[in-house]
Amino acid sequence: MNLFRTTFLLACAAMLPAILSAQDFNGDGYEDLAIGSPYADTAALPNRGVVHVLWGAAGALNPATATNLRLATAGLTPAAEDYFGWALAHGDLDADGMDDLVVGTAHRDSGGLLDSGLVTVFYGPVPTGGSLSFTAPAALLQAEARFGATLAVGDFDADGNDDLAVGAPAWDEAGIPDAGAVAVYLGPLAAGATPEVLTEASAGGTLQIYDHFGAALVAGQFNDDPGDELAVSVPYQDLAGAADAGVVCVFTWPGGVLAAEPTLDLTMVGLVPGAGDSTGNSALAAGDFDADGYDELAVGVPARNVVAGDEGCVAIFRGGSSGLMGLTSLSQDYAGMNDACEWFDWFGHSLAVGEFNGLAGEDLAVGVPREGDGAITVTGAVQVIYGQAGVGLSGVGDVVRFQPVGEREASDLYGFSIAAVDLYNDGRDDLAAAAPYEDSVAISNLGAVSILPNAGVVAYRWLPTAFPGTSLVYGASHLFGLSLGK
Ligand SMILES: [Ca+2]
Ligand SMILES: [Ca+2]
Ligand SMILES: [Ca+2]
Ligand SMILES: [Ca+2]
Repeated sequence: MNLFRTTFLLACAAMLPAILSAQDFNGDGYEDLAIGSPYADTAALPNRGVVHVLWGAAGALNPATATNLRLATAGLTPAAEDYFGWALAHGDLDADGMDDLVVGTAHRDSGGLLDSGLVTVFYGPVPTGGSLSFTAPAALLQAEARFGATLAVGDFDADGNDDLAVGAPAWDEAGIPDAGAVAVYLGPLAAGATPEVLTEASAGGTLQIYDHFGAALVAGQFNDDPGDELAVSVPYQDLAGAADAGVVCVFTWPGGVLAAEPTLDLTMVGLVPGAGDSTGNSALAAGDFDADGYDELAVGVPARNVVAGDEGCVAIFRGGSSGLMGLTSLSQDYAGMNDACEWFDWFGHSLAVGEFNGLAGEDLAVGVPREGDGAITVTGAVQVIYGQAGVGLSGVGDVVRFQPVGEREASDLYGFSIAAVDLYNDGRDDLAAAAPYEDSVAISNLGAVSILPNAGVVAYRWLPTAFPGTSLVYGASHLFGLSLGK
């Protein structure tokens, strides 16, 4: 333990504002929210996709002033089945001091290859700051690799510039379909740059059929190395006696050179890995829940059988001077926590780290998209678990939030995607949560997005029709908010 460093970091934690990352795409000081609807149709182009940028503001939030991004905004010709907006991330990727929005279009047919994928960076100020779009590097440019299905931004080589990790979880190694890979681009981004390519072999593992290395990514400060680490889930990795149990690989760049940290699995948090756990299949998150200067890693395991089947849990690995160590697993049966584990709740399908209550220790929001409310099955909920200095996440005082009464129907899947964003610049994050399977009158699965603020100001809930001006057809399975930037 480096006491000087710990003391220094604690001192910094006390001085710094609570928000650790920013997504202010127009530079006005208010964070902004990117809302992806990759299934959005135009009359000619089904599933073309759209991303709405909702601008943060001092007073009322106004979707009518949102900026709507498409591939055409980046000078490209949209196509049917692009699914633009499948993944969203943010960071300063051209090192000009202004936040940039990264959009993954994993089903874009690039280079004549079906679903080979594409990534577009919209430079701040959005939408006038220009953009850079790029396909997978040669080693990963392949049909159905889905480059851009997942994204993470961090400063991995500790040079002060944000770097970008892009997942291609369905990339095939020769003879090994869907082994998965991740490309890491060091910032500032440049057209034609060659990324470092990671596979499970980079962490000392063995590539296997359908492992899906890169199915979720997150950057965090997990150890004493000055740069960020990159956590990469491998949800369908088989463990002894447990097919598709899943593991998480962790990479660090001491001195700017790639190195692997020990690979994580559920045994490290005291659980026996189970068949089909698919650890980290949809969400990873990093946050300093105990306020000691090191991030913890939260791994969503929504398909974990806690009681009977797929109730879901979140595995927590604690950061420290020598890296991540298994700590605990949270579920709705965890001590003090509200609600209870029920069959197929999918607790942990989505995760978002934010500072929701303004007390030291970051907080964790957990999507429970198949949670029921009495007779209303699979309506969905979001559970907020608060961090505490010196303690970490505690089940005490947690809050379960549903859609408002009257909007809470069966099969809405509220909490399928969630994000933490400080839209009012008051030093506390607001919680954005989508119910992409919300029906509206005659339109099934149109979708809805809620903003649950922490400043005592009004909550919002919008249908996609509140965001005008993109020639969109609001038909069935629009799935508004299927992805949210965070
Ligand atoms: Ca802004
Ligand atoms: Ca920038
Ligand atoms: Ca860097
Ligand atoms: Ca910590």
